[in-house]
Amino acid sequence: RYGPMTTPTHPLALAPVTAPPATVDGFVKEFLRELNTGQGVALSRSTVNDQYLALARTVRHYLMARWLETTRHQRETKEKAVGYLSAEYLLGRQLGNALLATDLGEIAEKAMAACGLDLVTLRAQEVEPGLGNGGLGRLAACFVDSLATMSIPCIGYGIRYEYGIFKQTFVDGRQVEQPDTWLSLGEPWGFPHPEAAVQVDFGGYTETYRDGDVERTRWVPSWNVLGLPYNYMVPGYQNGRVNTLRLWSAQATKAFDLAIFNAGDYAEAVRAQTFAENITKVLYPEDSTPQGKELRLQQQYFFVACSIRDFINQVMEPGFDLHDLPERVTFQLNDTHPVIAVPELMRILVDEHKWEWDEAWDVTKRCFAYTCHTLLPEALEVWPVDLLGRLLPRHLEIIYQINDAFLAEVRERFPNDELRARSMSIVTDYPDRSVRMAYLATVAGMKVNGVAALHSQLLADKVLPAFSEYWPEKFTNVTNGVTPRRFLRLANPWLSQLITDALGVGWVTDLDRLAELEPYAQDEDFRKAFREAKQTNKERLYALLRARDGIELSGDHLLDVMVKRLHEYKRQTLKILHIVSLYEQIIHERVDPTTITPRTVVFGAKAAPGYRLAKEIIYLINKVGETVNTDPRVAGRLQIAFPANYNVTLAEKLIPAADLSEQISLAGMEASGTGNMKFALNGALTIGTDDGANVEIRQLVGDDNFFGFGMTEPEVAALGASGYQPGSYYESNPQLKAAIDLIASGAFSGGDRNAFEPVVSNLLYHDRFMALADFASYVDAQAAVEAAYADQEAWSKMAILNVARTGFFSSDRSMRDYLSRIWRA
Ligand code: 475
Repeated sequence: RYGPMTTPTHPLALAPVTAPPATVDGFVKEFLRELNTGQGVALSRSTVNDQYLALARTVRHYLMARWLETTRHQRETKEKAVGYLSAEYLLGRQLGNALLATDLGEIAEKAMAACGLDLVTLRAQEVEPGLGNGGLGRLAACFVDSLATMSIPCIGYGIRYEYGIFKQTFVDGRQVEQPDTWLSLGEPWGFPHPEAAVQVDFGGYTETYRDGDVERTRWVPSWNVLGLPYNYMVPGYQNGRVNTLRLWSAQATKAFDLAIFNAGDYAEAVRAQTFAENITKVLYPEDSTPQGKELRLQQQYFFVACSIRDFINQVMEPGFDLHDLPERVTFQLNDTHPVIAVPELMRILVDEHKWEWDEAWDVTKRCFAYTCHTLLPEALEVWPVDLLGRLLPRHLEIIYQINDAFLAEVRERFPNDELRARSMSIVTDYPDRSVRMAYLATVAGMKVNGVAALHSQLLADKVLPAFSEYWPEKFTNVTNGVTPRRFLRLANPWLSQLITDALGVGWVTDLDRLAELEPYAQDEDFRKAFREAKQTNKERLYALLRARDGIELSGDHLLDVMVKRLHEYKRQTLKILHIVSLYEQIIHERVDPTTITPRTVVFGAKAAPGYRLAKEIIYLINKVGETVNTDPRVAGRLQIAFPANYNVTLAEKLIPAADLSEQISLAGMEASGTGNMKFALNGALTIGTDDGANVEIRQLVGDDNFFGFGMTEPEVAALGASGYQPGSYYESNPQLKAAIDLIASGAFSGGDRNAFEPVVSNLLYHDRFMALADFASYVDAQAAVEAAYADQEAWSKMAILNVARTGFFSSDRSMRDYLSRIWRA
């Protein structure tokens, strides 16, 4: 359909592709060429969006030569690559990062000014690609950034959702979701490559046939779609490297609609196209509670089948011997979402290449490694056998065969221990016959890792105990990290400048060097400059919130921030109980308002649209905010802001401004957290439980520079085992009782005592995540925060030490750990 490739003869076509000159004039010329001849718009008639698109494409042109060179170099060296398989990439805006990576920021600014345009305005025009829910998707984006910056070959594979994470709005304090139409104004970063499209089959049945004297199985699918790849460039930080992020978009195949078309039903054929395109239409907005929907399994198989096929057929050289696949790639499974890749590779090797089962299994299990991101039992994906059998009948057979062989091995090693074998079975009968994807990933993966030290320990001990006993060496930890490019250098230019003045420029790619800041904590001038940077960040944030949300915040209050998905285990309710308690004490004159540290609390949180209680908690936060913010009795002491639609773009403004980072999940529930790392690196102090990566943050910064509180994981387990009764905490703690009673009294709902009944009764009678048990300890820790903040010099020292001691949390370090423990192990 696309015709053969060509052999160039003209000298210009033979020369390497070059970037436009990196000068202001060169940039202006390229920009105008793009605007005029690329988009067909004259500058004088162009809109901000036209200008933004032209600017983005101009920057892309500068990257293109490096991208071509990176792929050429990769083909030549055949260096082992990482194939990062992730259903989500929460990228954030691209333009600023691309300008930073290419070091074109100043040139672009001057070039735009020369055209009468303002770079800041153009950057604000970009709609961020929100192709992820939260931590897991943002982690994938940090990882591909780090790999490019470290010049490590990586292809990120994922899905180009037409609608990313929903846009959150509030109507009368309640969350209302709007579709995220991120593609509607044009999308200059992703480029389709229809010539590399891949067909993906679904449905049908399997049959056996004789092939000489062997009996083989083949899959006779009943329908298929086309996967169209879009390439996104992933530029390394000022190192000339540009890796690829390849996101797949579903389209109808010719064969698919032709059959219907031939049957004479034109309308039906067109409808069929819509059906195919539905596969990548929308990102599922559930974070941590998979819905088990058929379309979701279609999405998973779709992108994984495209990606494996692409890697084998397009990335590898023609004639490549698949026996060498484990030497050329590790497919890293970002949670269980892409685990169907395991039976897919087996199917390719056994059915298409006619390998022996054992030979195929030996190669397959050396190609995959699995990262788990959760401990919540309800977050572990399980697919019903009947659904799998209907959609992917051959894959189901292969899963059965993997399971049979594995269980036979278990029974041989542990004879007469049928209970053990059953507990390890990939296929379970309870409550329904289904496939446990985490077990499949564990059996197939050469390594299994958790995302923080505590999480990896609990994963091995509590989620997969039989497996960690069976394969102790398979289990490892890689503590998460975040990219210092986006979350420090780009998001916090003032602090970055301070650090660069002190240490020189190298820290951006060598974050351990932040340790050299340690002595500056004792330097009065540095502390003053540090405070000024923080204040500048607050003013920048308040200006944004005023323009973006009409939220008026003022003053040099302690800025207390809790931003993350809305989930019971993260305990936004604990935070709101603390606020209500502060408010209650002031209005009932239990404290002298002039003695409390003025505080501004900012929330940011999306709730999964079907998560009822999470939405009630959002409503509660908004209503408490309304009341508190308009009560003159607390004016100047306490204010609450809950800007809608927290996303990466807002995070980049919020995190650098924060003084206090709220990381208050119930111990043993938050796998890692990555926001916690971003705050600490930007000089916020953490108030946090001994959970996830908080444990490691606290160890590194020291107890004196961290506000720890709450039960430890073993204490949580013990309390749970003894029969937790939230009511007893309510009855015995007058301060807690007063706060809950105030919520229940209608004080925040115009007298309506029923408004928050779901939240209140959940706390009093269930409280699965033990907010009431940790309340007293949390309040004490908040009192310690207030006392500490009153001494600004001491606070600044602590904040600077947080920056100096958290270089460990660079995602570059995470990548080194993956390399040494997994990809090159
Ligand atoms: C953890 N998302 C954080 C972060 O490791 C951790 C689940 C199902 C479907 C769609 N999205 C999800 C997650 O499970 C998720 O984001 N997990 C988070 O991964 C990175 O830091 O503790 O909750």
